[in-house]
Amino acid sequence: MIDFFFNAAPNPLKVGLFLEESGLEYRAIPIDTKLGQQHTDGYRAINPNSKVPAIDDDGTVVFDSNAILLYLAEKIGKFLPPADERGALLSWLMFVASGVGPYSGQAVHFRNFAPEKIPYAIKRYDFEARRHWQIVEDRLSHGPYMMGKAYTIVDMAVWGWAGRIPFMLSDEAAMDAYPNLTRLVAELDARPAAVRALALKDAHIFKADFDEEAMRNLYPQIFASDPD
Ligand SMILES: N[C@@H](CCC(=O)N[C@@H](CS)C(=O)NCC(=O)O)C(=O)O
Repeated sequence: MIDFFFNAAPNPLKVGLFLEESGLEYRAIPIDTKLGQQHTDGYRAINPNSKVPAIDDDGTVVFDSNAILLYLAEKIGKFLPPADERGALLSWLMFVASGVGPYSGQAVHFRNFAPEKIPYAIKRYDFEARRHWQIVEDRLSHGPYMMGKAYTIVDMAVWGWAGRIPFMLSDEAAMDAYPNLTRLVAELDARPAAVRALALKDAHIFKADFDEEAMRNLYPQIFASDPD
């Protein structure tokens, strides 16, 4: 039995999609990050980075969403491209993990949550997020999926973030620039596994308010003293 530590955010969502696609038996354990449940000693023993997602697969603990996708895909031998494309698979997985996700996340942070409006930070992350999504779009213009013909964990990693692009870029028309990504998101959204993954959050009432408690748990640096 796999314990899946999650909330409704993009990184857990991709793992939720994999678990639902795979049919693996799992138990979804909510971690309410606005309440600070990621900062308990117990959870830090599972994920030293105090973030979701993480899994505990009968004693094998894995954290970081794309590491989990790769671990689970290799465990069951599914949602992977042909073996001779492993190099490309790793490149795209890392590209999503180190580029698409962080730039998109920082675009949201500096536009919506930073205590000061810093025009250059907003501009830089908006620009970089759009540039990364354009690379995904260009890749998808060559074939139905990120790895070409096969639906793989790279598509799941992209899907976890892509549904939020209009919010992340504060631009309702943002998807107009990404017709092939729009196609992929629509296709995956229609999969029963995706519907179930998106519904996982509804079984638990997560704290909704972005009050001071939430801000302290999510963005502790706001309350830290300034560096010298
Ligand atoms: N590199 C990590 C990032 C995980 C991450 O940033 N998770 C967010 C939700 S998408 C989180 O736990 N935020 C709560 C916090 O920062 O305290 C991964 O891919 O899993």
